Amino acid sequence: MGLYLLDYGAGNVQSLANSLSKLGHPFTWISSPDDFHKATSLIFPGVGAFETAIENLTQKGFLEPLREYLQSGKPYFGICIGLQVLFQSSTESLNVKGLDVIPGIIERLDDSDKAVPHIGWNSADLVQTPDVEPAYYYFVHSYCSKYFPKDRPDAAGWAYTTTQYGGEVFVSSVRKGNVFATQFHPEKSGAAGLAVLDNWVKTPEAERSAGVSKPESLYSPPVLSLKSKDNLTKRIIACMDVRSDDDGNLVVTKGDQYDVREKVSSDGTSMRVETGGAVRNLGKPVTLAAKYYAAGADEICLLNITSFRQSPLQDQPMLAVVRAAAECVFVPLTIGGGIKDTIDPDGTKHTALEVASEYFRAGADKVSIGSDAVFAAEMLLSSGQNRGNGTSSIETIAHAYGSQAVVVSIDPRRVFVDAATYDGPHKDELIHGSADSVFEADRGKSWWYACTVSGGRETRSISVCQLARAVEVLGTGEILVNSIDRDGTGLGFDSDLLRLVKGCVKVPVVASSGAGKKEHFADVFEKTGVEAALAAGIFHRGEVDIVQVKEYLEHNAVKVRTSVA
Ligand code: 1PR
Repeated sequence: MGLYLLDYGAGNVQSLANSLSKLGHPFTWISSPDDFHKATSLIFPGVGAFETAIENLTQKGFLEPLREYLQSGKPYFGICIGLQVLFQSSTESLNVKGLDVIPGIIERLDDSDKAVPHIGWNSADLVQTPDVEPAYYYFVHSYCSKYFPKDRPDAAGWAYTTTQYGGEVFVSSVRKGNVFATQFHPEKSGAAGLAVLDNWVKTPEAERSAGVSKPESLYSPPVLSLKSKDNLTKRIIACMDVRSDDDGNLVVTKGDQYDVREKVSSDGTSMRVETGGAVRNLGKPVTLAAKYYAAGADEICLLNITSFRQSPLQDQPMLAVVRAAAECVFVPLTIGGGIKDTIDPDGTKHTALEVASEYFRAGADKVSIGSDAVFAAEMLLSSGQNRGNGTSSIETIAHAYGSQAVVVSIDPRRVFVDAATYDGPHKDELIHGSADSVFEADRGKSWWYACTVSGGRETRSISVCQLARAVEVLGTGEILVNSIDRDGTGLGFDSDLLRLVKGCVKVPVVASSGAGKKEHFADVFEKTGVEAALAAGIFHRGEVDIVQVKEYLEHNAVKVRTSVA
């Protein structure tokens, strides 16, 4: 079979390639307009902006051959942008025309009642089988085809599944003749997503063309109703802080308040002198990533925590780790550390976009930006403007790969002040420690949260709220909120901090630092409304596993993805 993949030049297509390889389906990349004639099956994956996708297809001379391919009746599978380009146009860029295979307009999700982008695992409802447990798939998008069956009776002819997010129902997959396309990412949706891909590739081409349906497969004819309900689940993310140990091996380590070295006593007494210990080694990054994927982690995060010392492009072992992890992890993979403009020792310059692109090519789905996001936010604030100048790492990467591919990771630290006399710039953000604070040192105190850079080594004067608002303006798709005060303490997430950030932005917020028991996860979702919770130490040390966390959450009426098989 001539299975071809269309890479329009942005977006992480490596994930799809890895998924097809895992399933044992050989494929060829479309590399010239002629390849469209050779293809007998075509998959078009993609993330990013509608305009960028159409522009890139045009520049590569692919747009017309793609149109002809679609008209030829040969089977087509579009993913995310590969679905959206099938429509007439998108409100994302009204002057850009889509392929017009499907009538209708792609529109932005309404953010008045929910975080946008819609990121996470949600159900795609094949409503003709209402008694069947819905399967969960990974979505990451801000635009969609909204589903209004009364206004659009023709939608029954092509809308195949619907999904509800907040108060809105949108079309999460379409099927029209030879065309099948999903708004979700099957290549990032674990076993359920791999099954969708596998079914499609294995179904004989004649059946996938011309709309012949196979009732027991994913291609059953749609019977739509508005029985959808918002099934977006809270995500549980396993995070690995990666660095070289003293012998130069890359290991997963874990700090206490960002100190990753074992504490040693200088004289063998109980006095702890916090120097000289070895880097804590909690395992191998790829082995742990595979283990967490199998246990049902909704996402995996790898942070290169000493990348500020070296250009990531020269850090071949880390790139090799990302490549190997991407081959065995079929949920989203975020890579952080050193995403910034860099200069190699020989003077070669690399932009942050080049660094990120290298990680995307290695198989990352998102990059996480720490220190550089702080500098970009500071520049935006000092410019007095309410939009960036397009040059920051956040903007350049979001422009090329879409904002959903950019996570800003904040490393805040508490700065204590005397509330009675404090008249500084952050007085509206002061938190007053309650008498029963889990941190004894906080009780009766007041503080604001300062951002830090270089893994907490330098504290800046910009506050966590200033940063969160600025990076949202610059185009981040998500904000990961660590806490230096809580990291590795096991005392629970910092709800004050998370509520503060959640109240500042519309993009999804990920809670991090401090998880010590399964109850902490239920607590953070209930108290702060964050979309996801990340933990490291308890998973690495095997104190609680992901299955137990999810069972506990489900028991406490928090929606989670439990079926991973
Ligand atoms: O600044 O863009 O190069 O990114 C550096 C990245 O590395 C940042 O995301 C920063 O948070 C991270 N980082 C730097 N130094 C450390 C360190 O620990 N010495 N790790 C570090 C940050 C925080 C989380 C941790 C959670 C959960 N670690 O990654 O996984 O706190 O831990 P827990 O569940 O055990 O409490 P740049």
